This record gives sequence, structure tokens and C-alpha cells, in this order.
Amino acid sequence: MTHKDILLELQGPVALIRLNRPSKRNALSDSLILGLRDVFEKELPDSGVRAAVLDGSGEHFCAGLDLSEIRDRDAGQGLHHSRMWHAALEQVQYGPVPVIAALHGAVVGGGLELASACHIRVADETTFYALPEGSRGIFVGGGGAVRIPRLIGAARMTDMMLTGRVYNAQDGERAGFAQYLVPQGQATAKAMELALRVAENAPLTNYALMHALPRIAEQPADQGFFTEALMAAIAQSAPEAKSRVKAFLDGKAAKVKKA
Ligand code: 1HE
Repeated sequence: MTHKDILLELQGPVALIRLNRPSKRNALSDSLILGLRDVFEKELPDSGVRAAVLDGSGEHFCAGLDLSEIRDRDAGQGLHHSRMWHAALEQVQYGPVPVIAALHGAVVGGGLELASACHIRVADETTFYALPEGSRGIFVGGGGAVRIPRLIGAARMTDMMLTGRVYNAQDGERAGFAQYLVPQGQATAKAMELALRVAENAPLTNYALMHALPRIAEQPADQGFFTEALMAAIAQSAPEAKSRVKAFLDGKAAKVKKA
């Protein structure tokens, strides 16, 4: 059963997953993080969906770690807590379907770590990004040290954490947090539109983009080229790839249009 603070709605081939704890600005308690893990690990695989949208109820996408749960942890307990977040966000990044985050308001701390585990980010113009961990005397622990520099670079992340710098929606898009910037209140609609498009792709192509591309990008070039060749060979041999290429050659598939 879906967690009490998560709404899960199936809209055709797309699952809309909503953090639904607006009174606490969708702060991520341990139980909510584990609930998200379960949605991606146990509920989506059997749902038949081909893409997902993740957004938040209320004025903010997510205020990060639930600070009311911070308690004295020894080093070992702190390690396991962080590893629990890693395991949960791993299910988002390497789960069954591509995930598009629809962002608005605060996308801060663990909320930014969650957004950075998604595959595409759409932000509306109320969005702001911050890593208040620096001023709370803690450090990122939900995979942010790995994923956020891949979006914006280690220098920007270091600045954010050292100085408390907050990026607004426009600067955040330019820095690389989001791939799309839309007017206020339109992030979820835009993310749904993109998710429907993503859902039309051959599943093996989406699988390659989710699972092969990030790994290839981390490999030395020689190994990356080889892994790419293996993935390309597998993808092109699927019957769906053959029928899609044939449809184009027969003049029955859409051409690429000028942007
Ligand atoms: C919370 C949290 C939270 C709000 N944990 N309860 N994250 C932060 O350091 C960000 C902390 N939050 C904020 O800076 C602000 O709340 C917001 C900018 C996100 C929103 O401001 P606002 O004015 O709309 O809301 P608010 O009045 O500050 O908060 C409303 C309620 O939510 C209030 O509780 P109430 O019982 O007094 O109504 C707040 O206490 C509660 N609330 N944010 C717990 N984060 C894997 S490691 C990750 C490490 C981190 O993420 S550290 C960064 C944590």
C-alpha cells in the first residue's frame, strides 16, 4: 500500500507520484524516504506504466531531510542512515521507468538530492535551489555529493554549501539544475506532457538511457565506447527498433522538425 504521505495516480502510461506532506513542506522523514523506495521498487514495476512524474503538494517541492528526526547518531548509525537514502534514491534513478521531476518553490537539501536522482527536471518560475546543510552543520547524505556536481559542477556546489547561496529558477536553469523552465504552476503539466512523450519510446531505448548512459559516462573512453557498442547492438536488434526504422523508411513515421 502506498505511504500515507505519497499520492500515486496512474494516468494512462504515466504514474504521477506526489509528495503529500505540505504542512511540513514535504520534508522527508525516514518513513517517507522508505515509502518512496517502495513505490519505485514494488509498486511501479507491476503497474504497467512507462514513465513517471514526481512532484510535491503545496507551496514547495521539498524542504529536504525532516530536521525534527535529527538525533544523536554515532558514526555507524549516521553511515547507515545515509546508505538508506542512497538505496531509496537508487530506486528512483535505476528503477523501472524514467522519472521527470516537476519542481516549484523550495528544492532544498535532501529535496535537491531527490530531484537530482530523477532523469529530467522541469522547474516553474517560483523554484529555488539551496543546500542549507552547510549552515546546519551537516553534510549532504542522500547522494548529492555524487549527483549534484554532475548537474552543476563541483565548484557551484561548493559555493552553495560554503556560502548558503540560493539559486532562483532562471539562474538554476542556466546552471544546469533544470532542463525546462515554465511559468508558475505549469511544471506538473509540462512534466506530464514530456512523460507521455517518453512513454512512447521503445522500452529498451529508455532502459539504455537510464541504465547504460550514466555508467558509460563514468567509464574511461575506451571502455565507454565498448559498452556503448554492446548497448547499441542490443537495442537495434529488438523487433521494435526494426519496425520503427521501417516505418520511417516507408514514410509513416514523424520527421525531426526544426526547433
Ligand atoms: C520542516 C522542514 C524540515 C519545514 N524538516 N520540518 N532543510 C532545510 O534546512 C530547509 C528548512 N526549511 C525551510 O527553510 C523552510 O521551511 C522552507 C523555505 C522550505 C519553507 O518555508 P515556509 O515559510 O513556507 O514554511 P515554514 O513556516 O518554515 O515551515 C512550515 C512547517 O514545516 C514548520 O512546522 P510547524 O509545525 O511549525 O508548522 C516547519 O518546522 C516545517 N518544516 N522544513 C522538518 N526540513 C540525506 S541528508 C539531507 C540533509 C538535508 O536535507 S539538510 C536541509 C534540511
